Amino acid sequence: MAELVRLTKRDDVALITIDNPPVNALSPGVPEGIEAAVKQAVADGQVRAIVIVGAGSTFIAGADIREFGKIVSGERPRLTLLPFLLAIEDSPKPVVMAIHGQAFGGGLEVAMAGHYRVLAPKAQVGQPEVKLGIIPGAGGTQRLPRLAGVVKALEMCAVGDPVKAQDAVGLGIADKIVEGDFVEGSIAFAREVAGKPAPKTRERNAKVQGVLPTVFEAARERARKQARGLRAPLAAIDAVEAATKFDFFAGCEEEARLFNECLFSTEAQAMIHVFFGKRAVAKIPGLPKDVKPSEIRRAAVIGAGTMGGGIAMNHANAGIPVIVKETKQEALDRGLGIVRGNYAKTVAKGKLSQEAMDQRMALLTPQLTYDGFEQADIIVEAVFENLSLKKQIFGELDKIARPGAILATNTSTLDIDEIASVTCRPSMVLGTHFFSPANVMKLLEVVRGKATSPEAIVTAMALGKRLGKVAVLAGNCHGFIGNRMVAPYFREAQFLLEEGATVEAVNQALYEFGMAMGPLAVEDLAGLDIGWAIRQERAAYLKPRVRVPLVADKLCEQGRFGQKTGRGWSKYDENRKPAPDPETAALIETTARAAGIERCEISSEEIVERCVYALVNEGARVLEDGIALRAVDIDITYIYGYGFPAWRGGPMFYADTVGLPKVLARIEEFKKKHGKDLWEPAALLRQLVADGKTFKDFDKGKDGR
Ligand code: 3H9
Repeated sequence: MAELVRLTKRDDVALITIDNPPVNALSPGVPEGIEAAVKQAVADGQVRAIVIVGAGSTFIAGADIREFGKIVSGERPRLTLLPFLLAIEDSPKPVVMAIHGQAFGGGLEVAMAGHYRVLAPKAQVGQPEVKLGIIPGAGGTQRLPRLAGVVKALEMCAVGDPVKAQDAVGLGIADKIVEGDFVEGSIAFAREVAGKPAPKTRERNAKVQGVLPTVFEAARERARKQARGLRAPLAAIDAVEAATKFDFFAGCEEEARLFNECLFSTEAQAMIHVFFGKRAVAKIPGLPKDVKPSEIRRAAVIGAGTMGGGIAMNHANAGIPVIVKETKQEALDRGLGIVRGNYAKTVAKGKLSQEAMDQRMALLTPQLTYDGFEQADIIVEAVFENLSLKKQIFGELDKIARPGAILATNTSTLDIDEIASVTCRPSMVLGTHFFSPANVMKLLEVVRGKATSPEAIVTAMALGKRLGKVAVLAGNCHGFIGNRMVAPYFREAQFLLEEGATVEAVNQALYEFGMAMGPLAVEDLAGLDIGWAIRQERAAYLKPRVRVPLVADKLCEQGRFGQKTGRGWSKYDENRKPAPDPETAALIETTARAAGIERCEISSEEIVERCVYALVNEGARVLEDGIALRAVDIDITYIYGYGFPAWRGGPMFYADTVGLPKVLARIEEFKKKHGKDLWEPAALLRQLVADGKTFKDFDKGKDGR
């Protein structure tokens, strides 16, 4: 028997322990080990019942996701776990699955093949496969409806969210919660059921009979709305429906067919890339191995505006006391009022208790002075985007912050080194670029200046995780990773308008591509005045005779700043619902004609290519310049900060799936038509194409610690 699985005996109970760190995934050797151990326990005359438990922090987190790539590339045969699960289910002695931590995916499928399931109080069970672009592939869609009923099984398989222990018992997925010593309690339960008939999940047919077709139609409608563009949730629904149409074995065959269809899809490859990418960005290559994050016990935030308030909430949510400083009492009151209102909305939705809200509010100390700043382990400056103001504040902070405290700026574009230069401790200065609204958005760009120390970097990255963010490390340049790349994306969206596309066509094409919103809708939401202010500040950096978008400034001159003024690229009613604005359309047309821009019909395919390849080309430059460490850091930035569809894997992964030679060829065509200043292909892109490589290849060997 493989070492991955151990069999020990407690008198009349066999205890099978799965020990495949870190999460007891069903890697090669684990299913075989479990099956052999069950066989051995069945053959042992002294054994009356069998308990299967996971070593470490969890039961089984599912199939080994790393194996999927090998299966798709043909390196390994397809996974067939069904015979192994039937061997467990057919054991004549009762098998009790003792679940602590998580039984996810294949883990829950193993658990459901047992005759009984007991749970630790904090255990969770779930079929999260759809979040990887696949569906359960080891009978989950057939056994789960037999235990939990079709409606709940549809939700669990098509949405993928976990169920807590108490609910799992209520739903019939598990039999009991074991308090106290978990292994001992599970063994005691096994003794209670020893000798009794062992119920097989696959034979419990009552809950899969007589289900109305409308149940599946409703589930499909929900999936189409909530998981726009995704195939896996619909496949999961088809598979659960099969449980109501066929016997167990035919249902499993249908599930296997759908599982394989999903596994070999680009959607699954993209979502698996995102699963590992989200974890990879936390590991930074090149840092000394022994550097450890310092503890953040207290924080301070300067500015109680939209960003400052949201950042303060993030800290309070993580239990970190935080001072919020403003210069004027009205601004402080307004800011804290918005924070309170945000919490109250969450309480009203039932997602937070009043008590928890009160505790969080009590962690916030609003004030007009720097009192107490000397005790903060991190100070985040979140005032408006003005370099001289930020420098002035950092000069003040340098005098009062304790040595070793991190001084962070929430700038979205400005030069971190310039800000650090006014302090005597540039090694402790970095950027923490939160995204708006900061209490909601997942991304945190941690920006390192040329002097930022490894300690400061790992501390900020660890703090990001503690705040529930996905933290990505970026280098220092105008706009860092995200905003540097978004500039050409927005530029192309506006050029397309001047060349003849409508506002609605541009928004719709990118929305249908999968973006959370079209680019012009994003600009209207963020406020056109923001870009206007940046353009004015950076006018001196513009290259002469290079085309720039012409209309946005004109809209701003007319006070059309987007949603907040009711007019921007679109017009908005009092509920902020957009409608086409004929005046904007006329302004675009007259401006373009006056500038001699040729107008024509533009296909949605060209709209997508122009905008997305602009992102990709700039992304390649971001890599060349070392601003992003790896292509995956860009992908994660765009998925968690800019609404790029996860099922396309992020802009760089997407380019790989299109094929870099094809992407380069289109960029060359755009260069011919629109000029080299706008469309010179990045040297890295050319190089990768010449070498027959991908952005994924570029990342190889760049794993961090
Ligand atoms: C499936 O089961 C299909 C079936 O239907 C069968 C088909 C035939 N495999 O998340 P963490 C790694 S599909 C391989 O940081 P946490 C992870 O990459 C699967 N590796 O820990 C990380 O590695 P590293 C369905 C895995 O405590 C390390 O373990 N199951 C797997 O924050 C620690 O992970 C899922 O989708 C895996 N299955 O969270 C569950 N899982 O240290 C996926 C994790 O090198 N997993 N790793 O970066 C999770 O949701 C979380 O890992 C879990 C623990 C909640 C379990």
